[in-house]
Order: sequence, then C-alpha cells, then structure tokens
Amino acid sequence: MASERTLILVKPDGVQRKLIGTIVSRIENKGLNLIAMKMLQVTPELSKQHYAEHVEKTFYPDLEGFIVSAPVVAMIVEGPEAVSVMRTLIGSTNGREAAPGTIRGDYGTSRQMNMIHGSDSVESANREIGIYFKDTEICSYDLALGSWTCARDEL
Ligand code: IDP
Ligand code: MG
Repeated sequence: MASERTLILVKPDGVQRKLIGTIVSRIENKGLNLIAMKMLQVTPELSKQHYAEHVEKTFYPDLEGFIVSAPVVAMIVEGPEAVSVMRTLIGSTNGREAAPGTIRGDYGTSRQMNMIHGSDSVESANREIGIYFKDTEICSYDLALGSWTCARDEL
C-alpha cells in the first residue's frame, strides 16, 4: 500500500458553520497525518484552476460564487491510500445521499454546500496540491506513535 497525499478543503460553509475543528478531528481520529494547513480566500481565478473539469458545466457559476463566498481551510493529508480513504470518510457529493457516518452524511443536506473537498485521484491530488501549496509550506514529519497506527507491511 502506497503512502499518498491528498488535497482537502474545508469549504466556506464548513468555515461559517464552525466545523473546521470537527472536520480536522475526523481526519486525525482516522489516523491520517496533516502535513500542511492554511486559511485562504479563494479567488475566481483560483476556483477556475481548481475546478477546471467543471468550468463548462451549468452549475459552475454557482459553484464559483459559493467557493469564493468566505475563506476556506486548505490541508494536505498524508497516509496509506490517503486519496480513497479520505473520499470514503467524506461521502457522496450530495449530502442527502451521503451515508451516515461520513462527514457529508452526518453534517449536511446539500449537494453544493457539502463542507469538504477531497481529491478524487492521485493525479488530481498532485495537481491540486500544486495549486494551493508551495513545497516550502509542506511539513512531512515522523510520528512518534506511527508504529501503532499501521503495520509495517501496510505502509
Ligand atoms: P466531489 O466534490 O464529490 O468530487 P464534483 O462532482 O467534483 O463532486 O463537484 C465539485 C463540487 O461542485 C461539489 O463538491 C459541489 O460542491 C459542487 N457541485 C457538484 N455538482 C453540483 C450540481 O449539480 N449543482 C451544484 N453544485 C454542484
Ligand atoms: Mg470532484
């Protein structure tokens, strides 16, 4: 199992609803490692870069209006299969369909205001990490309790 990095955002609705701590706790409790974190204001230009695959879709203007409407918290999360582990923890796009126990399933009912973004593949993660973070902002470190969170052959 490869260690991966994934780009996570607490979206504007998550910041406004004071869910930053809850979402960070869910990630930490799962055992994944936070290796970068900052609050920032997404601009229309940044939104178009991030959501390049959606720019031509009918919902894009609403999505851009939403993502620039308040600050976001951007994070890089690292760990074994971090991309798919985070997508499972996050749940389906539409909060009304997301399974209970997932972040979107537990805290929301919206398709657009779904609190959290997580990269959908390793390739997307690398692209998105490059959009939000400089190399000097990434702090990879050894966890003192690392050997108690995953067996050696799983890392
Ligand atoms: P994902 O965040 O689960 O990967 P995507 O399909 O990549 O979902 O869509 C990106 C974001 O765009 C969603 O998280 C949601 O905020 C918004 N979105 C997706 N589909 C719709 C839609 O049909 N109407 C409005 N907003 C949407
Ligand atoms: Mg997506």
